[in-house]
Amino acid sequence: QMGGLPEAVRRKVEEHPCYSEQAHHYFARMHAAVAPACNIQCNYCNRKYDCANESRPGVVSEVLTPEQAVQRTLAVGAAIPQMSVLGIAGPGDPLANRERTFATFRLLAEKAPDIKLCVSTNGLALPECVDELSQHAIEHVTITINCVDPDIGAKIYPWIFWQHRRVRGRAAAEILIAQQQKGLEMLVARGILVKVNSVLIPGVNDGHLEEVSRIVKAKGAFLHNVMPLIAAPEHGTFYGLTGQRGPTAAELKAVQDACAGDMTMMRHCRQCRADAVGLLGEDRGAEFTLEKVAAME
Ligand code: CLF
Ligand code: SF4
Repeated sequence: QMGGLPEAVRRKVEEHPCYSEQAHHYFARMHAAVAPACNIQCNYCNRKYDCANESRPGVVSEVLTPEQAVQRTLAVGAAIPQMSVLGIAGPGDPLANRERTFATFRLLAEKAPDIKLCVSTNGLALPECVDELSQHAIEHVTITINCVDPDIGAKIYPWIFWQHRRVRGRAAAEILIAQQQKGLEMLVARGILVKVNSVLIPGVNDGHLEEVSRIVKAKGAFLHNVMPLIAAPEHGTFYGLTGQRGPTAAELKAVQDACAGDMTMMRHCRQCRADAVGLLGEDRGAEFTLEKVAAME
């Protein structure tokens, strides 16, 4: 997979547990839940729970201030030697909480310059943030792209908040899609590695993700991660589509295989919580609550 990559790219890939299947055995990541607000509504999101950009409306987390997040990151770094990446992925959208997100990155770059920074976004505010992301030396950005067709988008996103007003339906999806694609192009132009996450929603975008894959690959996305919709009753309903189910394992694999014809697929995603800590697949977050972190000092 990595044979033909330029050296600079290979380095960015090899030490990031999400970008390299091998790396995820040796490098840990943690998430800082500093971003409570969101600027769009996804039908699969229930705001009472974690986002979702990494698409696991899972379990409520403590929302941290940037200072608390940095304190927690330093404590985790001291306790888990494999800790290499700090990602911001929720519980809302990191770029809809720009000040908190960038303050966290700034403080962390001062106190722990070796930790790589990663961010995951729905993409709506991405184009206006690309300059600041490159100033903060962010090397990895994930955009959640579920469609490139606004008619499909209208089934996934009931509204977005755009230029101080709420936009609904197809018009909303059109704006979101345009912003995501523009953001992707701008990141690639600056040499930032882009991963695209897509939530597979049976009957809504299952037949469409192959096209998404083809387009994002053509624009220079490095990796595509097709994740299953988690549709459990406790996560809330899929608005307007009662009875929406998640895909079976076979359906997920079929779509991943179809997309793989076009690009490198991520297959080891664990749909982490917005406050996850540790190697992928283990979650040691409970060992590092604010209370416990304070007691460690
Ligand atoms: Fe976190 Fe996401 Fe960065 Fe990884 S997770 S912000 S790219 S550091 Fe990784 Fe978790 Fe899957 Fe995300 S396994 S949900 S892909
Ligand atoms: Fe929820 Fe994330 Fe979608 Fe915002 S982008 S509505 S937090 S799933």
